[in-house]
Amino acid sequence: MTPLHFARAALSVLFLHSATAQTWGAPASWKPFTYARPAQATPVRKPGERIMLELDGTAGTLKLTLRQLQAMPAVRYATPHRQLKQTYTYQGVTLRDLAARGGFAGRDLRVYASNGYFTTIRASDYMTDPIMLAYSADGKAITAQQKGPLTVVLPAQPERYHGPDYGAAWVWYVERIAPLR
Ligand SMILES: Nc1nc2c(c(=O)[nH]1)N[C@H]1C(S)=C(S)[C@@H](COP(=O)(O)O)O[C@H]1N2
Ligand SMILES: [Mo]
Repeated sequence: MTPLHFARAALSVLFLHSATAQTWGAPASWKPFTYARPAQATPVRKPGERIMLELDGTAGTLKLTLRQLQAMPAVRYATPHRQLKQTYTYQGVTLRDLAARGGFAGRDLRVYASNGYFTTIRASDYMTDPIMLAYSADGKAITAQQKGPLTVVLPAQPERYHGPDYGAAWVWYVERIAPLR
């Protein structure tokens, strides 16, 4: 191997590592998720920039803009949308990373929508599978017709997540996430 080849190989290993790295000090006991993009520095909210998500953390409420959500580690996968009956490649933040950021990873959580709907998502689900709060579908912002701008998406495991028992977990119009009290 020439020095140049070696440098290239070393760089590609570094890149792969950063693209799949665990984040937010995730304990080694957590099942690794595959990330499409690692965490970025949190951008400062601009004057007038819309708050998209309130995260009721153990140390107060974090108000996050879309850009701040996009700066969190991102997962991306294709899954048929249970209600829309269409498959999209969604990108978003895992509920596990959001819960970890709020200081309540491992506790069941409540997801609240702007139409007054809310439901509980169990820790045993979101801690083991990359259930995500999606902010894009096929690389574009999720429209209201597609149940956006923020919508909960579950992995393409039909037996587990696409049956009637999990219909309630596909929360659209998400605006707040909090640990179950
Ligand atoms: N924001 C919001 N999300 C929601 C609901 C709701 O009423 N509001 N209903 C839930 C339930 S109980 C189910 S079964 C599905 C229903 O989706 P559909 O009405 O498009 O079939 O969405 C889930 N997500
Ligand atoms: Mo439902």
